[in-house]
Amino acid sequence: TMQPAASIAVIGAPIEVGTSEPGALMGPAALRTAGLVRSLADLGHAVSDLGDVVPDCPREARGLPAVAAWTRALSARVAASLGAGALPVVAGGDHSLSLGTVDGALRHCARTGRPLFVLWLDAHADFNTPATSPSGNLHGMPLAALCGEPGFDGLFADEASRPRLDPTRLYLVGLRSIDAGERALVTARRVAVTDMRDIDEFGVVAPLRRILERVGAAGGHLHVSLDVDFLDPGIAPGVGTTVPGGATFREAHLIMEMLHDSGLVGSLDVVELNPFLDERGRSARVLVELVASLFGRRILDRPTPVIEAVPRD
Ligand code: 6HN
Ligand code: MN
Ligand code: MN
Ligand code: MN
Repeated sequence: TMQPAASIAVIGAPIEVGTSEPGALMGPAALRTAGLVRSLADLGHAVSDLGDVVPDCPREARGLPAVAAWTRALSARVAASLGAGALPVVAGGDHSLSLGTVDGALRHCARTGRPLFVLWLDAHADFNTPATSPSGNLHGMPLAALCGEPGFDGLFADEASRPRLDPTRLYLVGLRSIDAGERALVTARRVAVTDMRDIDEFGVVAPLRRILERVGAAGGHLHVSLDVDFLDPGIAPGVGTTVPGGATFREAHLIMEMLHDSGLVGSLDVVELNPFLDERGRSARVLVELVASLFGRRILDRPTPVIEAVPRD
């Protein structure tokens, strides 16, 4: 179905406090340089660039208090954009920024009564807690915190009453690197995983259709979090945590095209781009093309292809 042009709010989140590899704070600038805002406007969308979020702490600050400042600032900005009827596109920045964006979407959904679903496109599960993390880096932990696992005191505003992410409404897609402790947690919380083995066997269409049908049937708001390392390092080397064997260019585009056709996406993160590790802007450019596909760029102006539509002669 063709979507009406939604109003899109681009928000930069130059955060790297969640990782030990410096460079991700340049991500929003690189995504803008690669044409993030321009390509959305060229598709006919009403898009406004709200600039970068500035947390209530020095940008060089480290540790949990700094992440908490980012989380609260991003949550407020995302909830406000959604409340104003816009679709926030948050350009990172390391993946700890999703603590704020998903929290903001959860607060918005608590007001509208729609259930929040999260599609996490990532080589990793990002479901560690401070107790299971081998690195101590917060970008490997946002989902555990959002789902209410212990060990994150002081991170969110009004922790006791905040809406939690329901782990059974979370879909990990592209997984190929998981730590022992987080694997046990992901299994215990019944998180739905489409790992690279599944994608090798079934492609991306069947798993994505199942996810989108479930979100659609529930009348849900779908938050998409796209980590650069979801992609194969051969097409997107600009990330601190490359893992071989990732999604191909076409697999990733197909997912974006299906997401567009579903009309279910309510908010988007593009995270972990590290321009310092990129090769001549390749990764930034691929990400901007993927975002364009999610917002309606297509090869031919046609509905979702069905086999009957293939010309016979
Ligand atoms: N990311 N599982 C590893 C860790 O340190 O917890 C890697 C995390 C990567 C984080 O993909 O956003
Ligand atoms: Mn809404
Ligand atoms: Mn991640
Ligand atoms: Mn990752």
